[in-house]
Amino acid sequence: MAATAQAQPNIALVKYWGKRDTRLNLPVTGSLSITLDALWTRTRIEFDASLRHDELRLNGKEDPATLARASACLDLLRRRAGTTQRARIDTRNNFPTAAGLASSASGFAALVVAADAALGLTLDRRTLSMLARQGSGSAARSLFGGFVSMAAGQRDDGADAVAQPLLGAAAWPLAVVVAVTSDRRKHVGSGAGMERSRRTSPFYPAWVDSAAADLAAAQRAVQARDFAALAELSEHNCLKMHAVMQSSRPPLLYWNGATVDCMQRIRALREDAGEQVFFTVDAGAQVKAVCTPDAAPRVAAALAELPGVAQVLSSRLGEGARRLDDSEAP
Ligand code: 2P0
Repeated sequence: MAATAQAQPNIALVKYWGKRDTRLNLPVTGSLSITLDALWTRTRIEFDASLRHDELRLNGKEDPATLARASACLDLLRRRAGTTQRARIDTRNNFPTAAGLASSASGFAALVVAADAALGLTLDRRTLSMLARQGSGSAARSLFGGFVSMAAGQRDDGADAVAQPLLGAAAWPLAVVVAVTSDRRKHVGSGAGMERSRRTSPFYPAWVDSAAADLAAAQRAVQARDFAALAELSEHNCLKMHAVMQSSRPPLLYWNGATVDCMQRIRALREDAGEQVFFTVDAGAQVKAVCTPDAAPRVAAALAELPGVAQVLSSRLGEGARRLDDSEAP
């Protein structure tokens, strides 16, 4: 009744920002992401009949807020397995948690894969994606590697709000350089932020109305390996999401000065130096530069020298969530 799994975060190029159902975490719009390989969450889970409550340690420390969300997600798998046994969860991230680096995506993807194995359920990927989504919307995408597309779905039960692979990591090898400008936890979490935007941003309806066209254009750009088209579309979609965030009341301003400097630098690298690179920014202050692998060292060096950039992480695209041997437990 124990298993270990690993999942990597994913970075959305067409963003998810808004829910049509907050209980089941059903997105209003579809999204498109790339799964990383160098950043990871590793999770070991052990079901134990002697436990009265679930226990969770994140990077070696108890974390009540994460425990509550993990328990709720585990209940979905326990119900399918016909057990009420509690579990001991050990989970570790090799990158900053809850700072806009999609730790909830890798976290819930690793959790469902580990729990599925520990409970002997052997659920299919689509079902695991649906269960991970109920933990965190973006986690549905980390079940798959490379380029991934996530459907908004239409059903009230969310059975069709799942991710699916679009193009494998090896089919279009890109790199991602992450400029870490803050390792503080975000002041407003994504779930609360999305609801605030839905209720108060005058731009929210336009965001929702334009999402399907952005998603279709991004899917075409990925299928055609058209870097310039994907760059233009991704930066547009990212800045449009931040316009929705910033026009919410009270405003959601996830950027700091270094975030803006990184975005400007990346644009200059592309427009003046001819590098194949574009930026995207999520609900945090970090900037992700998506580029060709040959450009990655130059992009990393250019971002590392900016004041306020504390750390630069480089990654290629990676595989979806998977079970690990127990000897690799965190
Ligand atoms: C994304 N984000 O598509 C967008 C862009 C943040 C900005 O998915 O409430 O942590 O758990 O479903 O998955 C972050 O949202 O939110 C996110 P919940 P989640 O990557």
